Amino acid sequence: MTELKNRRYLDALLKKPVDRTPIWMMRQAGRYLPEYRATRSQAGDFMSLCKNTELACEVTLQPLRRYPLDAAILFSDILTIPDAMGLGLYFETGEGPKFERPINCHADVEAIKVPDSAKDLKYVMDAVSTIRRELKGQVPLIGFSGSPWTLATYMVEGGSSKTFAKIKRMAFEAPQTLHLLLSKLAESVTDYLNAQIDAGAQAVQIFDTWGGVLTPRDYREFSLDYMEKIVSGLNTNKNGEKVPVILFTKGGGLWLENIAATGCDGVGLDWTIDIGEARRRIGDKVALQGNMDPAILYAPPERIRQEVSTILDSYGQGTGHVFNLGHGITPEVDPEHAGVFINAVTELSPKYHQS
Ligand code: 1CP
Repeated sequence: MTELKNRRYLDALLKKPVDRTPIWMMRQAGRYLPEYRATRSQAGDFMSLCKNTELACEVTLQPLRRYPLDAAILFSDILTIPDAMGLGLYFETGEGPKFERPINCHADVEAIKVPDSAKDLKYVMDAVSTIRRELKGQVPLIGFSGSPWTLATYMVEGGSSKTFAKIKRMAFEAPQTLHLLLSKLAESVTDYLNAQIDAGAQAVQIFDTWGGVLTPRDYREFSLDYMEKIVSGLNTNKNGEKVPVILFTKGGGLWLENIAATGCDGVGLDWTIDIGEARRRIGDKVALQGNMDPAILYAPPERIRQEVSTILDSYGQGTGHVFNLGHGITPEVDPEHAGVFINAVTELSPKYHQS
């Protein structure tokens, strides 16, 4: 394999010195980019884009052609696992993801098979190895999965939800059914991420987008315990190189100590916590990733630069910070504003790394 030319992202996660703060953006390949929209319409629909190796590789590389980003993220989706479990994923225009056969009862959960990722999700592994080859060592490639809890919300609700009525009812009425589902998902996610590491992913991130809707006790029982199990089951040593693991729980700011204690290398932060406070609480254990409010990208360039400067200042001197948004970039953002944000990080951060 080609040698990596830019290691900033990996080094910051492993708390090695860097010359400036590395940056990537959640959903950096996405609808805010006209070139993404063009490739997606060429593919036909979203899942066809994920399943087309060449086009999935193309959209992964598009943001790197525009901006000096320090990492690429596999173009795929978290819902590939439930799709491989046979739930029948589809996307209705403007309506988000839906399942033809959602999970309703214990028998549905018992019928589910844990996918063999190398075989049943081969299209994802093909995308990983193709992207790795096409990156030519420019920057590292991040693989990812949803957390068991977050995947379960979509599988039980049948799609996106605002109230989480069905899955919370299941948690209270039939906790053993939900635990069986979460166990199968934890096993699936472990295998899926290990297969991505085998195929060439150089770091992996677990998205727990909906962990924050739980009470502290339920978060521990239904989300964090399963993520911890996954972290301990990952093969994070690849040819002598450490593959860092990042956990991102949206709305998880109150539980940082518990998240950091799972054995992960990095904790992703949303924008509702001050990064300096997060560093004081867990910065001796893990690296931090985040955490600009994505809505700041609607603001004028000067305001964007000011926010970047505030966050860099709050984190303070030294390594262990990967700059990111606190959640995904939205389709309404002007690509030029994304550029202002990324350039602000590259221009303003070197002074925090002079020893
Ligand atoms: O219309 C389109 O083109 C589809 C929009 C889209 C995109 C660009 C979806 C559908 N998924 C993706 C790609 C995607 N999804 C990536 C690619 C890599 C990147 O550039 O970051 C990643 C990492 C995801 C992960 C994902 N999918 C999450 C977790 C992260 C997060 O944003 O919280 C979730 C919750 C999903 C489900 C999903 N898939 C797509 C949508 C619109 C959604 C969210 C639905 C909802 O809000 O409930």
